[in-house]
Amino acid sequence: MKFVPGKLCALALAGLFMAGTICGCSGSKQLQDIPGEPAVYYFIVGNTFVGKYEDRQFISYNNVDGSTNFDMEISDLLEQQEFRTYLDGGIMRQQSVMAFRVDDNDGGFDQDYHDILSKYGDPHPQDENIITFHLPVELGDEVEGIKLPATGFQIGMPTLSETLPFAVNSQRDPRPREIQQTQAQETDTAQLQQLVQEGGVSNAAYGDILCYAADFDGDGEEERLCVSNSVQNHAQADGVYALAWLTDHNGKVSVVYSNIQTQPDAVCNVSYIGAYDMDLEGSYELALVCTEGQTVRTIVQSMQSGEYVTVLQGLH
Ligand SMILES: [Ca+2]
Ligand SMILES: [Ca+2]
Repeated sequence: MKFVPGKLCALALAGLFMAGTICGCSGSKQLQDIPGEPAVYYFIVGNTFVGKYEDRQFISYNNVDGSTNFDMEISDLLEQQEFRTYLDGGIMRQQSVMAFRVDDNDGGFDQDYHDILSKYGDPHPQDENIITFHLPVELGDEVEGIKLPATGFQIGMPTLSETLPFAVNSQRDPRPREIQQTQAQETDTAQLQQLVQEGGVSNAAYGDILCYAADFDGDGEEERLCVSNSVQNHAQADGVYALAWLTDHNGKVSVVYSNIQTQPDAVCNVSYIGAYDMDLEGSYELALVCTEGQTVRTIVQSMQSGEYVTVLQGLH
């Protein structure tokens, strides 16, 4: 078993955790008014650490302008009591095992740290390059200054699966009150075609539209989130697209993510991971995985002043 960072890797979480219960979100805007709640929230999507929420601000692990900001220390995560992991926006699991890959390919830990970190964890039974830790880990001074790797770590014991979990070190439930996958409507198809044509592609090979219905912004009315990617390498196409957009109950469209390329062989894709109220202010941030040429990123989009902006991002 190997981690496959840098690709749409499969992860999952077998064993060593307990099934949790589903609890309601209080809707409070105060993050620290539950005893035992952490002052800083850390977010992990798949095996990507995307960042934290501290002093009411999202802080991205990889800066949103594309430059890297690998300035977090491994102790920030290993000293946490536990993470709660949400799969497909549904099941919640409490996780107290964190695994790190220590070979230095594809952004994992430098081998130099292997001996130090091995003192605090156990080797993975099937791969000596993976160290597993049982949270919280009491770390010595020698660990100080060891930065998190770009990729190559995850919550839970790594096994292969198609599921990408979302994890946070909080007891609060960040899920929408209700979210349902739903059929695309004719209006969704028309909106997609309009957005693609406005992007300069007149003859796209339109792929399926996946739609999700929920009250994403917490105003009591239902919105629809739609996600669609063009069929790649289609002979007649004059471009490709990857789009995610939200339509409110009045038909108003807000683009969540858009990548429209006028070269038919360009590579772009977007997939939806889940919607979570990560800052607990009532509206839902949207976690996406985006392929842009050779780069695959996990991003979190948040509605701010009526527009979706990237608030967190990490290499996937
Ligand atoms: Ca709403
Ligand atoms: Ca929110």
